[in-house]
Amino acid sequence: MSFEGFVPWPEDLAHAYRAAGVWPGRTMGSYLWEWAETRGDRVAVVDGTTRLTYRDLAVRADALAVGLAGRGLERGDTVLVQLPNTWEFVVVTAALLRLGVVPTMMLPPHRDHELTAIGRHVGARALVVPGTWRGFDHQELAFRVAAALPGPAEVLVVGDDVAGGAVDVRALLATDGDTDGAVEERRRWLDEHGPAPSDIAVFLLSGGTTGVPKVISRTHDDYLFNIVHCARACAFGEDTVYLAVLPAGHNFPLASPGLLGALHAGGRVVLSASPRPEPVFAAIEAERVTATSAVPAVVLKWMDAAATLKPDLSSLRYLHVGGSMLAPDIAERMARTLDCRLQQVYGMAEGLVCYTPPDASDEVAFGTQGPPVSAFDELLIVDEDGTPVPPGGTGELLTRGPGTPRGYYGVPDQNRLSFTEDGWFRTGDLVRLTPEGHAVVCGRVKDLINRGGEKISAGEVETLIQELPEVAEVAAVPAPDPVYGERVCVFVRFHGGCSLSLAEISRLLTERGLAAFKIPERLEVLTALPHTAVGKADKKALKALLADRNPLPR
Ligand code: J2J
Repeated sequence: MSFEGFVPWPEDLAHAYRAAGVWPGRTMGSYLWEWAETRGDRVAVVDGTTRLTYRDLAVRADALAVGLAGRGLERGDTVLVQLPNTWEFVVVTAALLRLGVVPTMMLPPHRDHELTAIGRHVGARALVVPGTWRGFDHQELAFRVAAALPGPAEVLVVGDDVAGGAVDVRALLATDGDTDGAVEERRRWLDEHGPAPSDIAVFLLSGGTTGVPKVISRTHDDYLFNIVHCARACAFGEDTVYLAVLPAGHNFPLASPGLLGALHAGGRVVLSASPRPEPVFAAIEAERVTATSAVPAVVLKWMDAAATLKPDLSSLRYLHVGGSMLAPDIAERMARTLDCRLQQVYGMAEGLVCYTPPDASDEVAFGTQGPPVSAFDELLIVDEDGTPVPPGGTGELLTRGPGTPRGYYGVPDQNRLSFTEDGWFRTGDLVRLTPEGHAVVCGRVKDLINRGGEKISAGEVETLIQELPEVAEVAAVPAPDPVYGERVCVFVRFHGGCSLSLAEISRLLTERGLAAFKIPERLEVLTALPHTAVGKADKKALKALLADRNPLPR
């Protein structure tokens, strides 16, 4: 494998995990044909009127994998994947896993800023994008980004209007008329040329606390561990019909247990291209969906809409809610309104996932985020000095285990801050543990804004605003919001005689290619920012100031 920034698992530990069967010692792609053989005719993936059986999935994934190999992609390469929730997302991901080409999971709202920074960081060899999506030309974006990357990068398009110079993904994965012999030959070739379990399977993005991209390398070993244990914690089985509504490149709908967990359990995955209530309710009704997952902000919208749309949600047994804070009374209201079992989840792309059990008491289901999905996960709560707090106390959660990698990709300096010497990951979350070992998230110490589950690095926004010539100093903080939980607020001190409005800042950041969800939604102008003893903007004081000021009209 050619990923120089990869922090490998300690060898003795990897050996022990494999010997004990904690890690299955397989690659994710190795399951495709096993599934095709045991459940070949059952429907695996549904996207509108498109239905793929488990066999279709294997055949198409292999066709695409071999097609991509023909374009020069090989094991140990990586590509940026920026696709909406469509059946092609699943086939592309499966193809890349088979080939050992690592999908770097981007999100549809990402623009030049994110794609270029991450593409450079991981050394992307290609981008997979939709043609035009929601009125935005991703193909053009991909060409711009490809030109800005140091090495040659192909543009692979899933769409109708594939431009000259781009590769038509739908043509590569078409299998009409292929003989059994051709299918068999591709399968054998991929079995021989595919990745090893210890290889990186996917790159996920971290919410991050700095301007530096933080990319999480998940190996087949540790990601499979996560998928299998989450699927168990959610009682996934062959009767599971899972609806993916959040952008599938997020760890939560992808693998916790998400769509990969549903496939692993032998269930069916239904894709919704939008989290809006109408298409979600329609998909639940049409496909008799049994489980779905969402962030609180999205579920709140479903609750409101359910009152007027009165959807038939009788098939929905489990609703996984997590990604941002959820108050117990709202959790309870969610379960009652949507008439299903609520499973709270506290998870992170860095690894650890906690779930309240499907049959939890109301007290646990509504008031906690549950225990870790596996007994191998270790949790430690520490105070500001790193000293463990007494049982029941609140502090920063450190975690370690077979599903939590030992370092971010390619940022050794950051890793010395984010991980302890003995492998504990500092989550940056303030957590307390109940006597039963259930996590209760109480806040965080990391410097990010959680806008309805989308994590925004304060540092990333600040760096871009600081570059504006009018700006002398800037600090980004979360502004409380009834729906999103938080929105980005920036405190700015302008140079003498200069000023910018919120709309102007928004336009300038959009021009610089920042994703729309990161653009500040509130501006507070100060003649002097408060500072801490070490000279940084005092965000505690700024948050307090914000609480005292009336929200500006939006
Ligand atoms: C408060 N904060 C939470 C919760 C995550 C499952 C579910 C979510 C994610 C996710 C995920 C929270 N209450 N219930 O990857 O597999 C905040 C914490 C955490 C950060 C991780 C999954 N659940 N959070 O949200 O990598 O601050 O993963 O550290 O996007 O979200 O963000 P992310």
